[in-house]
Amino acid sequence: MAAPQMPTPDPNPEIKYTQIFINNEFVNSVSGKTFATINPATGDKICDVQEAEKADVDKAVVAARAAFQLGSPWRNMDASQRGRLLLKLAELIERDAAYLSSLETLDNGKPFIHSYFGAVLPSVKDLTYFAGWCDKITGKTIPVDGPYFTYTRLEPIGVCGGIIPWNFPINMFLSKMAPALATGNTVVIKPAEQTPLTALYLASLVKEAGFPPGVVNVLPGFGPTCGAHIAEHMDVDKVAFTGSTEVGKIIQAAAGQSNLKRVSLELGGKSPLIVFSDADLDTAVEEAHNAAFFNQGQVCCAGTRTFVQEGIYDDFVKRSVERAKKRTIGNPFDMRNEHGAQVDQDMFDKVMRLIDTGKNQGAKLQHGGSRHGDKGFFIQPTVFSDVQDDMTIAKEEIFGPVMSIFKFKDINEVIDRANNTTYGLSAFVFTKDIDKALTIANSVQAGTVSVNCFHPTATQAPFGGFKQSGHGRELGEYGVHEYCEVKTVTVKLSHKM
Ligand code: TXE
Repeated sequence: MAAPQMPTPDPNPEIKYTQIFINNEFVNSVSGKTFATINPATGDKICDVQEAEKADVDKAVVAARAAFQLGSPWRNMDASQRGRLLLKLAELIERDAAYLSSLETLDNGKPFIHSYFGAVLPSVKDLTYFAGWCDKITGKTIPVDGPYFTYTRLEPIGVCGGIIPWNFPINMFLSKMAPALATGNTVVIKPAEQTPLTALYLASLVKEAGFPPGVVNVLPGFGPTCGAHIAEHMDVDKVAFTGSTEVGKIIQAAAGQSNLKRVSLELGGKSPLIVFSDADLDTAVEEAHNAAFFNQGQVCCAGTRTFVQEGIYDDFVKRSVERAKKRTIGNPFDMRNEHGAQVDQDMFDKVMRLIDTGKNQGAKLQHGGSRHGDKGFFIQPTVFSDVQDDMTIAKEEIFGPVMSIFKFKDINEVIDRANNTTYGLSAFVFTKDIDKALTIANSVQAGTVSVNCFHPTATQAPFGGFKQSGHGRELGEYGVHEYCEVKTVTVKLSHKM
């Protein structure tokens, strides 16, 4: 297949939708409140957006529940037709790829090339993949004892809440929505307050594609008000959350204290990236660089603890610094830049604070460590060597462009140190020795392991965490099952057959 043509970015995309989306209509908030969304590359306000709170969540849940009633157009629709609607949505996203990529870059601060190749095009794939599942979600026949015929049905759960972060606004929106709709659920999704704009535009495409009213509802708003009410709502049947471990715990508690809604959590990480001395060094340096700096380091599965074997340590540090110096940073609409801005002032401040902690606790600052430019939320790609396991930057999720390089001697030591974290999202290993690679793959406590690459996610493969990185899986067949209830049906027969 020919590679898609890179579209031209529009640094001033028209802002078409700023209201709450309920029942296929854009409406103002019940309270009349709005909030500002900011351009991270400049710090300037882009526009005001209607702020959804408790009363708006209630309205959206009523709409989603009505759309889910037995006999509704959505419940009566053939599964194959649901697939066609998802495919239609994919086509519309492809049609508007240049606009959506521009809007994502404006609201999030990531380079346009990443919005296009890393958000919009993969989302078309996600939708196409889940569209294919719609009429292939099958149960089993089960040979139970006695004169019975027993089978299972996989049924939709009901009204599914989605609470998503700002680091991959389009991907997160669709990776919650697509499997939920493929399996026949309805959704109420809250985008992050930092990045509401692409979710609202996608909502308009949902309507254009022909989904019945109430199937998809989008509520821009804040976590403690709008998000919390989704998590505690007695008429929401499941909540899927991506964000901090701290808020993941709040969501799980709210589900427990309300109606025991199903919960899937995709939370933070502190993923080890292990480079053995026999690795192809060029590949390891480049992939470790990407694992630390892709998306300005705002990646839950980033490789944030770079363990390098002692024989190649100095060389690896030197080459990593050379690579970081070459990283092009600045205006995200300039196609030459591979590095954009952090999402907002809070995240900028958090990352700068942690960089200072690294300096103060004795890690060796090899490159970066300061703000880039004098406006917006840009931070220089930062490389620390001589990082020790008990330093704050070794333990806390920084969520910014910081590479921390540790030294190790042997495989058993590095396995222990890699697992010495409360997180368990991803791990990466670089070696030419298959035995070492598989020993690491089998020993690390992580939901995904990549060998000789930085490749933690694919539409077709499950993604999720061990330990406090969450539970449940997104994407792939496992991701489909997160949105289904299993029903067992037993029929008495006149005699055993
Ligand atoms: O996350 P929050 P923040 C990590 C990363 C980052 C830190 C804080 O380390 O530095 O979390 O980021 C909604 N009830 N990750 O503050 O608060 C909120 O509105 C219900 C990892 O942005 O977890 C947003 O929609 N919802 C991560 C979403 O939760 C609540 C991605 C995420 O926000 C809520 C982002 C509440 N009480 C941050 N409070 C990943 N795993 O990819 C907030 N929210």
